[in-house]
Amino acid sequence: MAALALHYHPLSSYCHKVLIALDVLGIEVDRRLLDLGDPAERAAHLALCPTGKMPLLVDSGRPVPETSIIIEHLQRRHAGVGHPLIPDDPEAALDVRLWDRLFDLYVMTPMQACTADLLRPAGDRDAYGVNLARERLSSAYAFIDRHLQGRTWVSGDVFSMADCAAAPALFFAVTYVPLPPQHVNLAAYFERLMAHPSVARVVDEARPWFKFYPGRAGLSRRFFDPANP
Ligand SMILES: N[C@@H](CCC(=O)N[C@@H](CS)C(=O)NCC(=O)O)C(=O)O
Repeated sequence: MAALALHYHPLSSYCHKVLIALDVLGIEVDRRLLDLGDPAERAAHLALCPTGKMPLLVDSGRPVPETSIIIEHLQRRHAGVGHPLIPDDPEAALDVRLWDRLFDLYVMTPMQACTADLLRPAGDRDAYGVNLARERLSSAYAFIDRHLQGRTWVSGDVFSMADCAAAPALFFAVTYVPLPPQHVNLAAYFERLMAHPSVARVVDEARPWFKFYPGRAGLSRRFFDPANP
């Protein structure tokens, strides 16, 4: 059994969060593509991970769920050649964890609600829920834009776990609610994220799968085909 295995799907935003972290930390894992649409794979996954969510890290047979925990676990136990994603200083670490939570809860969650709605049968669509999710994304964009004034990365001076959460959350969220032009700090941050080598690598790897993304109508052409944006 490989020491470190990541059960993942190349189109999953939370999997991107961990893939970016692995790249920054310089840690190799054995990647196991997970198809939760397959009943047998779903049942096997549920046996390992009671929430049924992905990604799941398996470390020498021990399942480690939840992206923020996975990233902390990787940094503590397997620190590679890369730079740390959670600082040693307790106050600075708390701020990274705060912004990691804010992106997961206030950007990823409403973004996922928009995707989930697109996967429903036409008669079961929830226009009220989708409008609410869009409003939540707009509110989140506003507070993140204010916070980013004068900053390069979202917490502290270096790329952290919070930026790992931010990159896929914003990447997919903007396909449902584009960044409003007045949020110049957020727009510049988005470009910095997309240009970060670890983020760019994960987006490159996911490119062949974008044609299956339910929100692909809102995905900028430059991500489908960077040579012909
Ligand atoms: N809080 C979890 C969220 C993970 C999550 O929502 N994963 C999605 C994929 S992006 C998933 O597993 N969806 C499949 C499902 O809900 O059946 C984490 O941080 O790991």
